Amino acid sequence: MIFAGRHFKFEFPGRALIMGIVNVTPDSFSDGGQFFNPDRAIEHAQDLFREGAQMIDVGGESTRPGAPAVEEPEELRSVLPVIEALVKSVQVPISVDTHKPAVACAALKVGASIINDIAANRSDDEMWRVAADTGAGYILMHMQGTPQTMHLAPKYADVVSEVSDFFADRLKQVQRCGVKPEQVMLDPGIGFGKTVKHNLELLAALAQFKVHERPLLLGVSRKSFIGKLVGGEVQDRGPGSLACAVWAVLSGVHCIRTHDVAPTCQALRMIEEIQHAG
Ligand code: 9MG
Repeated sequence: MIFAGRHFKFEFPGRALIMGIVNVTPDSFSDGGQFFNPDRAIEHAQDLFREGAQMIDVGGESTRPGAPAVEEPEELRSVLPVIEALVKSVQVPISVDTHKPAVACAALKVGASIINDIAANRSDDEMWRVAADTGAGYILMHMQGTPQTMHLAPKYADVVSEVSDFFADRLKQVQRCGVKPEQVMLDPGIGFGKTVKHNLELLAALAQFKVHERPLLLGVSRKSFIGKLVGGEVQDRGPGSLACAVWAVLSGVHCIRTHDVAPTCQALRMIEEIQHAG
C-alpha cells in the first residue's frame, strides 16, 4: 500500500510515520498559542523535523471544542509564511491543516504537499477537486458536527460502524471527484464529536479500519479524553498520549500526529526493535 502525492511517497508495510504538529494559532488548546509568532512556529517545526518527524502539519485555526472560527484572510496570513519557509528548510512533506479549499489551494501553491481536512464530513466537492487537480495527499478525517458544535451532544448507535461507513462513503465520493486512492489517508478523528466512551471504542477497534485498504492516521496527542480518564492538565498528558500511540501502531495505524515527536519516535522505534527480534 502506498500514500503518495505531489513531492512525496510513503510505502507500507514500513516504519510508522510521525506527523509533527505546528499550530500557528493564538488559542491552541494544547500548546497555549506559544507558536502564534511565525518565526517561533518555523523554529519549532524545524526542531520537530530534527527530532524525526516525517511530515509537518501546519494549522492556522484552532480545532479546540467551541473555538471561534477564523476568517480566511487571517488563516492565510498565519500559515502561508510558515509553510513557505518550511518548504525551503525541512526535507519532509508539509501538510496544511485546513477545511477551507482556498487556504488549501494557496498552501499547495507555496509548496505544501498534503491537505489535512478535518471537515471531510463536508457537503460540497470543492476541497476534493483541489486534491484531484493538484495531486496533493488528502487526510480524510471523521467528525460529527463542527469544532463549534461537536462537543454538545455526540450521538452514535455504533460509533465504530458509523465511522467505517463514513470512510467507505467518502472514499467513493473523493474518487468520483478524481482523487486517486493512493492520495488518501483515513483518520477516525479522535475527540471530534465523540465522548470519552466513543474515543475508547474507536481506539479498541482501530484494526477493523484496515478493511478500507488505506493507511490510517491517528491524532490523540494531549487530547482532553486522556485528562478525563487518567487526570492531568494538557501539559501532563504526554504518557497517556504515548500509550495510545503505541497501541495504535500495534493495531495497524500507519501515522501518528503528535506534538511530542522525540518521545513518540523513541517509543515507536522500540516497538520495531521488539517486532524484529520476535
Ligand atoms: C487538526 N487536528 C487536530 N486533531 C486532529 C486529528 O486527530 N487528526 C487530524 N487529521 N487532524 C487533527
